Amino acid sequence: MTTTVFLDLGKQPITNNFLKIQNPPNEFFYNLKIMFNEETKLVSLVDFVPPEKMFNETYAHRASMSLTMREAYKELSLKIKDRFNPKSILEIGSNDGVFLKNFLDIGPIGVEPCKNLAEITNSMNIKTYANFWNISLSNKVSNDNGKFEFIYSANTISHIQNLEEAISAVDNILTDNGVFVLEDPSLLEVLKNISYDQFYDEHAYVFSVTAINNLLKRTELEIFDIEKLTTHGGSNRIYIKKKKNKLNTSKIVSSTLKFEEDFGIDKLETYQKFAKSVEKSKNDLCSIFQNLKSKNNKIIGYGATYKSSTILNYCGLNSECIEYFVDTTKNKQGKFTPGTHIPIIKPDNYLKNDINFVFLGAWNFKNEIFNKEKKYIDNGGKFITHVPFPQII
Ligand code: DWN
Repeated sequence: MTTTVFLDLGKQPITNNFLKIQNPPNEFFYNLKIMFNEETKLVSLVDFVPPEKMFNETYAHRASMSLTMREAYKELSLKIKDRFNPKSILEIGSNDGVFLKNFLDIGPIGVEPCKNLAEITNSMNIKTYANFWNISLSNKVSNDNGKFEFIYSANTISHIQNLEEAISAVDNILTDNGVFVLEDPSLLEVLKNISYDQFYDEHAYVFSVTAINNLLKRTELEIFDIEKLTTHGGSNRIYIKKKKNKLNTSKIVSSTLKFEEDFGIDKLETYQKFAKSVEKSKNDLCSIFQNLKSKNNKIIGYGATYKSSTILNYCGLNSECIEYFVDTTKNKQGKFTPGTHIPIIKPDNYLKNDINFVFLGAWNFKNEIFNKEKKYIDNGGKFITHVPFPQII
């Protein structure tokens, strides 16, 4: 047996299933279990949820909803123009165009299976294919537009269950001198920060650089550079090229692989230890909530993230624990969190002072939120977070 299940996060709903009514009949649940493959070093969900159930015309997440991400994508686009100056660009998982809108001068192409999002980008002059990324789509896109000098995919390749096909489809449509950039949450950061909420239906995989490197060994592609990012709680931006492309390979590639090896990313014991820390994190977070609720504190949530769905459902935090969530995403407002049925409302300009504690669902945007809510904090308002360990801040 090369794969071992190391974590069971229990019954979980579809994270995109923001509910129109609080207690709907027949809500869909599946078992969220995570496994480690000792041969490939890949960490993945045991049971995949059918993609059509997750990525469809009701998709709520809008990547442009945070200033942090708008600025990060703007900065990245300048860097790409400066370093590679591509004449053609494709984004796999183009969401609402927050990245590609910086390349309107070269006729960017998007791929986005969520039709409501593809409609937005098509109306922004970004030709978008509202389909799932696979070999057959890559053939169609290349027949229509030719091959691409630059392919970017952030927070998407980890969502594609048929990983080998997704990578072959990229290889198929990349020019010989082209660059493919894959950006996804870092498994190392998940392990270090006990941020087990990176495991949910959409994240079929959480990648280490080691696992991506192993995967590419079986293809015509290889890693030549890596950037470590703070976005989404710690991500890797992995630069990939064809093996025959003579671009220099940065020393950061071998040093990152060595660092991950020293951390034990290739050892089952690391994951078994992580699973124990996850259980402790759950118990400690539940104790914080029990204690605060027993003193009748008013607790709300900030950012009804997909990630937080794992925490809420695993820890059993429902509307008795968290009165409501505030979230800037229009598609979530007036709805209820999946599985735990907590109302989601449009935020006022600032948090009111009758709120005693705020659970940080969007902990990955802590700095942006703390800047915005300075007045609440200065007046003694407190936040609850579970990363890197449950605490009140
Ligand atoms: O990979 C994925 C990531 C990139 O986006 C997807 N599978 C789904 C989604 O996951 P998420 O919901 O965990 O992502 P975010 O970007 O952490 O979500 C932040 C949420 O918080 C958004 O709904 C917007 C909201 N927010 C807010 O209400 N006020 C965010 C900020 C910064 C704020 O000030």
